[in-house]
Amino acid sequence: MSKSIFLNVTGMKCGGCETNAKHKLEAVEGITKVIASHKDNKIEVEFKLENTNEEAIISVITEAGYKVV
Ligand SMILES: [Cu+2]
Repeated sequence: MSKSIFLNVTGMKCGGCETNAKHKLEAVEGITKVIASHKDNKIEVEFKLENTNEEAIISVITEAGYKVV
């Protein structure tokens, strides 16, 4: 089963930050779609519930240097 979450994320300043966050998230098994927008301060993540979870996704974003609010 897949789930989509919409996270409010601060700290992304440009397209490079979006790409960085996207690549780090896409490296996680089970994450099937990532849309990051620094303008909207949002990241949408679609993932398979059997592979990962919201907490793990938030950790990846935090480790990439951005803040989930
Ligand atoms: Cu940037």
